[in-house]
Amino acid sequence: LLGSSAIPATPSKDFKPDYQAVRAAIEDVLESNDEYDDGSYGPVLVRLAWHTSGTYDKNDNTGGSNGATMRFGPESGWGANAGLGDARDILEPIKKKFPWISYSDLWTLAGVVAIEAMGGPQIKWRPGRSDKEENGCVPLPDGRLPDASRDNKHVRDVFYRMGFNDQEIVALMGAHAIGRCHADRSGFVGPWTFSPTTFSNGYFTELKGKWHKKKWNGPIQYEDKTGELMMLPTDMWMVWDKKFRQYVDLYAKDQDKFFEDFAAAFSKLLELGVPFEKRDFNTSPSSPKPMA
Ligand code: HIF
Repeated sequence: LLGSSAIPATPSKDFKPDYQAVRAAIEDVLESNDEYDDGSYGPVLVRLAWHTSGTYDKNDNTGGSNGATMRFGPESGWGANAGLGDARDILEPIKKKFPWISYSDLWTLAGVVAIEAMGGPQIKWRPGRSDKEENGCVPLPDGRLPDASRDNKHVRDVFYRMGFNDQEIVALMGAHAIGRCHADRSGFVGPWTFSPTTFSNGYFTELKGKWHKKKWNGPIQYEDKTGELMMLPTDMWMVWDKKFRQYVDLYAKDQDKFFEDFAAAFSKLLELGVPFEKRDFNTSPSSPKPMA
């Protein structure tokens, strides 16, 4: 029997890609380095999956995860993508071991596996993305990813451009339960919750507490009374904006509802602009099993 590492890059007809093996390899790297942040690569992998997808523009169907264009400049050098080299690098040995998977499938699958491993919901994911060559793609303009120092109008402009509504925006924002801000990446500092490697509705329960402007020379950010937790201006708009606020209240009270809505919105995010073959997740006999 051939081990998966012996599979040639151009697989033969009866080759069956083993996505479970890729999932297992991703799970293995998540907590492979105690020294990294809070002991997990999970959050930065989720941020990679989101930033590779969040460039999508529904008006001209450009951007999105298909292509994995963040491998190249100028996208790799955008300020918004600072620090994501760590996430790409940690996945490189997995790409080497399973050369048949595209970077674009691998990066999005890694985000899904990380969320599930951190205690989050199962997220529907299917393969089908292909990678673009460096000279085969028109570079995207910078400015497609959101700017944390801006307001509710900016957040709506960016996420409506991708095709999301207010409820989906708030559901997605719950991902800030995990991870942290880094001074040398975004200029902001700190985690949103006290358990930044556990996926929960904790972002919403924290957001409903008391927040004040942090007194420092850095960019405007908010802190709780312990001074340890942070919120970005765009996070605060989730409670300052009445339409957003109603969903913050809903998800703070109802974890199951949050998990359900988040899973649907995140799956949608990772599929924006991807030219899947025309078939349904579950119904068509030729369709691969959804990687739930
Ligand atoms: Fe984030 N986000 N995000 N984000 N994000 C940061 C970190 C993470 C925004 C800004 C920032 C989403 C929406 C928005 C994650 C996941 C998601 C950082 C800190 C900033 C500034 C980067 C650093 O310094 O390392 C803005 C402005 C958003 C729209 C309003 C998504 C919904 C919440 C779409 C999403 O899934 C994750 C995970 C991290 C933590 C990364 C880490 O390395 O720990």
